[in-house]
Amino acid sequence: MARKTLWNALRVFVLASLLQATGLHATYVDPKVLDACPGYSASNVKSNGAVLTADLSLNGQGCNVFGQDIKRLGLTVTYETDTRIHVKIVDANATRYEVPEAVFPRPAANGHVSPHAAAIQFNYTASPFSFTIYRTASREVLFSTASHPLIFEPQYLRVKTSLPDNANIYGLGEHTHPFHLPTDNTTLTLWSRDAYSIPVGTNLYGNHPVYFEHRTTGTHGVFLLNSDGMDIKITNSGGTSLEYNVIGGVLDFYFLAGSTTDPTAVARQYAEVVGTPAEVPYWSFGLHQCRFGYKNYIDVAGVITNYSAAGIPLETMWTDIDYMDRRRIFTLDPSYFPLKRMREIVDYLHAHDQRYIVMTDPAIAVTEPSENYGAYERAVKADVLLKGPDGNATLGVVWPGVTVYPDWFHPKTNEYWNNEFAMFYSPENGLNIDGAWIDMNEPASFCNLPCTDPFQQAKDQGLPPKRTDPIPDPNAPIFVNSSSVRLVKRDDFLNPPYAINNAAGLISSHTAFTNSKHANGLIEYDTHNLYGTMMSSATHKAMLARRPGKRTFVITRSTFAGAGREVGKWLGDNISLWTQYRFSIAGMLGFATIYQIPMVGSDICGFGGDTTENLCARWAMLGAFYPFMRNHNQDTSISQEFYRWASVTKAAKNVLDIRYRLLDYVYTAFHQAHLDGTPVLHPMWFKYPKDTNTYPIDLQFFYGDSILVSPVTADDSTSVTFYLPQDIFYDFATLAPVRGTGGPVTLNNVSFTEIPLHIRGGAVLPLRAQSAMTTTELRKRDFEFVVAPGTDGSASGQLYIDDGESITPPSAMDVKMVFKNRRLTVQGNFGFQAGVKTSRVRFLGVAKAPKHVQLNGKMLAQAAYAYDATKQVLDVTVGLPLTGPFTLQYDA
Ligand SMILES: *[C@@H]1O[C@H](CO)[C@@H](O)[C@H](O)[C@H]1NC(C)=O
Ligand SMILES: *[C@@H]1O[C@H](CO)[C@@H](O)[C@H](O)[C@H]1NC(C)=O
Ligand SMILES: *[C@@H]1O[C@H](CO)[C@@H](O)[C@H](O)[C@H]1NC(C)=O
Ligand SMILES: *[C@@H]1O[C@H](CO)[C@@H](O)[C@H](O)[C@H]1NC(C)=O
Ligand SMILES: *[C@@H]1O[C@H](CO)[C@@H](O)[C@H](O)[C@H]1NC(C)=O
Ligand SMILES: *[C@@H]1O[C@H](CO)[C@@H](O)[C@H](O)[C@H]1NC(C)=O
Ligand SMILES: *[C@@H]1O[C@H](CO)[C@@H](O)[C@H](O)[C@H]1NC(C)=O
Ligand SMILES: CC(=O)N[C@H]1CO[C@H](CO)[C@@H](O)[C@@H]1O
Repeated sequence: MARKTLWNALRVFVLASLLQATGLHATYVDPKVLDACPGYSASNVKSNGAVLTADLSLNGQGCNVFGQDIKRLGLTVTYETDTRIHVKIVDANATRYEVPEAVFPRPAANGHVSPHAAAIQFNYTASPFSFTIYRTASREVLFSTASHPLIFEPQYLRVKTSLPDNANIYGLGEHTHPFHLPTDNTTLTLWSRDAYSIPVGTNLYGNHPVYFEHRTTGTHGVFLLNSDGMDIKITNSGGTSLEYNVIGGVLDFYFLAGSTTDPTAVARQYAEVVGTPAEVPYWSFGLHQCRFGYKNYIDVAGVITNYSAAGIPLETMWTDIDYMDRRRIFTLDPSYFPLKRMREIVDYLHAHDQRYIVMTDPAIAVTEPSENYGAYERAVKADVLLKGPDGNATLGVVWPGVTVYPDWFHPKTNEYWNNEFAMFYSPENGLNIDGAWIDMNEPASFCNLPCTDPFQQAKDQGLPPKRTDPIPDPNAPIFVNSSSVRLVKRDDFLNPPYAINNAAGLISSHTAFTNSKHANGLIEYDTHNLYGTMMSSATHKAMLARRPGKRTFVITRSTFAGAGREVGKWLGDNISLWTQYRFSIAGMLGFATIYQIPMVGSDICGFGGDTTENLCARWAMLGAFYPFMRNHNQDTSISQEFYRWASVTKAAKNVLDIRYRLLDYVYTAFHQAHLDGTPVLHPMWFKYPKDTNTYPIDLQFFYGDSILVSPVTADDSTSVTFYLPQDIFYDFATLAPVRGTGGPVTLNNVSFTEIPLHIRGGAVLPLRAQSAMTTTELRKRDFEFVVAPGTDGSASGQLYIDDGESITPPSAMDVKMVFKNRRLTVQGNFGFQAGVKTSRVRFLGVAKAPKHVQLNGKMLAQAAYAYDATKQVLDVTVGLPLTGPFTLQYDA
């Protein structure tokens, strides 16, 4: 039967061609139509301990919604660990695209799992085939496809699960929905897109097909390993459900049992699948300053000077594409950013323990041989470019005009990229960068479809733009007072029958053509969502080759599951708006707590549009609790360096003082994340999983395990109402106890230079006694411990220090702080010599003055401690080198 007739018969409304002109392109299918499909029947079921296999045969003629249903499928269910079940459904008769092992190495299976001992179980119904995943102990069903038949077609896969009413679902990014996903009619589209202004409800840069579902009875996770475009639909209509609509690949699910008590367990289990985050250099937690629109080298030097003059610690200066010659990667503009002067700036930064980073895009300008543009000539010669079906390089239009794209699957692309990095970023005679920033790697294109003449489009769009600013004096004093064209053939790789809800329209719109073919034969249609992660991987390797043995620092825009193993991420190009300031917390929580990419942050003070003094002050303070703290804005926006306004300067200084003193605390959390995937940030429900009030909260979060950040979030306001669970907290500024009642707390008169912070009872915090202007200087500061007992009177914490830069540090300090019965014990491995002291210990919530205090069993003189009855703080001077264990006890 002709497909078209069937479509009509099935009341499938393909709006694609109708709405294409308006940019809307999504396919709508009546759910009743899909639920009426006959599905498959399971037979030949074999179970061999940890592995179950079955054949799935199509019932009748199928329903052929977006193509012919595939007749025979193969099901494999593997109990990979006690907490993980892998369910894979493939075409029994043909090899289909799967995410390549080279991009996403499959997790190791344990091999000795007895299904009966596993925390979750797989069960199925033979016909129509459906399956459930349930908790072994409680029999609680976590995932069930019952009454939602499986659909498996060449370019359309559908799996749907029923969920509890208004289920608590988190993840499925990258998106700008609330962290707690609305369950009423929400579509999450995964298709990498250059999403300027990150509009709500659209597909953005990254693709993370994983969700955590939280219930009062536990938290579990579901990951679909598939890089094809997809719409994931969550609806309350006819009971809450979640439906995957995928346009290719195979069904490759990992079900994670999580835990019935500790939500962070599911994060660690997800890390077992995607890998744990890379360890980052110590310095990368310092303040970063960037903007698009620094006009020349004098501007760059001026910002460095002015930060220094304002006394605001600046760790890393960045430069956007402005530095490039005609916006071509791996070039410096000879007049505006001459190499000699740029090397002077980098040398100056390095001499002051500061760093430098610039942007690198993937797209390479297409040039004439006479222009001698080496990066393009070498790419063509090495033949490492992404190609169309006719074998010509795929063309796009990006900043430099007409461009080509590296094919990360080509066996020689890494070598090409390493070589370009080694030459252009050469410490000896190039730009000696300390980290890498990679952008436009969705990959982005400005070419409007059908893009038959990119050369004309580049011209029409004025690319590359001409520089109109006056050419700077090449000898200006700086730091004077301070330390191929082709027609597009329409085929199913360009315009598949099921159109995902891509906000850019057709799937090739504003990106590389999806019928492009990689060197290994894979089609961009399937691998598009991997492009940014593959560029990340190549850049990580190129940076590693420049400084072997040292951790790299690479910040990318586009990501796929697992990208965190090598790189960090910024949340892309939004606008200087209060809504965006608020949203950034949910965006960050997605990456830091679910997707295993904890080095994340949003452009502080906003990228597009003009910021305001109040917004920038508030954002500076919230941004101090982003793991990646960078101020960045657009070329057409007003300047927004923190020193531009007195209030913002003060806010930034206040909060950088706190961030830097807490740097080792968060560095320790990163080390733990690297070891086992424990999140660096926590939504409130991670810590209070039974408190249903916490489930929707995404304007507060824990920085590390124990610092509750509750920023003022209303526009231009000095008041904030936030939630404190029933627990004991301590005000970070005064250290006085604050009782949480499980209700709202309102603070009025919160000035534009303060941010409410609380320490959660039960923590021993390691803090540097003082902040510093650079992280190098900070590492020479003494430590102090703050003991904040929980309701049971005990507390604990951890401190990890190493050289801050080696992938395999020669030595490390890894100590535990335990407080119990009024006694603090600090012990562990003191292998790394930090060369600092423990200057003091402050005990919080001490109800009355102690009779005496003993250090390592010896009574301390009264002058060595002070008690503040109002704040209930006992402050003890210690002064011991931090080279071995000690105990500190006070008597009531
Ligand atoms: C298997 O594939 C071949 C070739 O694509 C096709 O002719 C045959 O009908 C298929 N068999 C089944 C059972 O799907
Ligand atoms: C597994 O599924 C079968 C068929 O639907 C059902 O009869 C059985 O009760 C299920 N077992 C469990 C433990 O849920
Ligand atoms: C669901 O959302 C889409 C997109 O916003 C909208 O077009 C549609 O009408 C909504 N459906 C319902 C039932 O609300
Ligand atoms: C640095 O500060 C000086 C003095 O306020 C000012 O004239 C100059 O424009 C500033 N430069 C930059 C790049 O911020
Ligand atoms: C350097 O110049 C800036 C801007 O003119 C000024 O604010 C600052 O005080 C000067 N610093 C020194 C050390 O002279
Ligand atoms: C594209 O390839 C065809 C042959 O396959 C060739 O004739 C044509 O010149 C190529 N176009 C460009 C712009 O390289
Ligand atoms: C607000 O705070 C300022 C400075 O902290 C203080 O002087 C003022 O009295 C406060 N106002 C109110 C109404 O609390
Ligand atoms: C989440 C959020 O605030 N997104 C905004 C980003 O900027 C665009 C353009 O101003 C807004 O439409 C979005 O609402």
